[in-house]
Amino acid sequence: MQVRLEPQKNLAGDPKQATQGFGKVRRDSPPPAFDPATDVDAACAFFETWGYVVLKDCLSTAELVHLNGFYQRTQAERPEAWGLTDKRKPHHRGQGLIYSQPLLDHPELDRYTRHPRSYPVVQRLLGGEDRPRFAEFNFRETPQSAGPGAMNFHHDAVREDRLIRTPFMPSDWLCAIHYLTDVEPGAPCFCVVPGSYRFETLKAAHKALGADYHELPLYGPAGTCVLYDTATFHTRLDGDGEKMRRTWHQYYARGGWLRSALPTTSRYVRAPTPVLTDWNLFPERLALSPDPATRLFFSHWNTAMGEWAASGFDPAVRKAMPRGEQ
Ligand SMILES: O=C(O)CCC(=O)C(=O)O
Ligand SMILES: [Fe+2]
Repeated sequence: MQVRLEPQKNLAGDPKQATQGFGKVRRDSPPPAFDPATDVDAACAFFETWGYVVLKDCLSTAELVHLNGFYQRTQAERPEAWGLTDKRKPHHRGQGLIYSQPLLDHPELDRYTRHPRSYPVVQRLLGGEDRPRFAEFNFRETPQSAGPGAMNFHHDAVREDRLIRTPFMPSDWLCAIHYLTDVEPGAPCFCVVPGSYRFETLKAAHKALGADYHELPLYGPAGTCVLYDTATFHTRLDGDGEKMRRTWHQYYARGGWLRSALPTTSRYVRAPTPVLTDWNLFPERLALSPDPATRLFFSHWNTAMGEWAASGFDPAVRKAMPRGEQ
């Protein structure tokens, strides 16, 4: 089945200049890619300045074979989960293909949720070893010949206090995108506006950053991981409309209470980050794990999850939920 992207209108940027953003794509100065095992301090410092960081060699060849094999197997066995049938759901349309909740039925993926290469950086950026909380885990594919999608530049979930709190860090949410195929020029590419995490709109970032404003595609071989603050403006920059790309997207939230300050008061406390989505479910083996650290990691339940747990993880309750099975 040939899947094609449905192109968006450029509302965030200037449609007279480009189909995405302001057409200020900088291709001549790629950012550094840090080795998280040896460069964690430099990687975190880079993130704190720019709102994103590239980590290199985050998946081994065996892991890439395993995950690409997972795509192949599940696309054949459960095409409806990926949006590979004519019953494509709204969440499939902007992404090409997406398998929204693979953890529910695949314990072989559990070991990726706190991956030894990227997770230590996630821990640091969220304020400490016991601070990251699981939010969401999904697999996506822009298929071959999917055409342009012209995804708007946007931020993902944000908290209002990001605009004024002191200090800004730690982040509320982080997203880790791991490339599962090589992302070279011509392929769809994750693209950020460096330093844009404290603006409400792309237009405001464009105006305030002035000559520093640019759109930076983050190319990298399979196994590269991009960590970004969900407040940083970003998009999937179109390639030639022919080349495909596979990506694993995982979101982390910040747990615990944290002393902070606002311009109006020094007695301000940041609550644990709220839930990212109202539909995401965690499997029983993780949400009710006998291991306290795992239970804490999977403790940010939304109301759908609360109801599913109350039902004793009834498959019929799950099936009735919007992305319960797909
Ligand atoms: O796939 C990408 O490169 C970016 C996707 C994205 O930003 C989103 O779906 O919110
Ligand atoms: Fe996004």
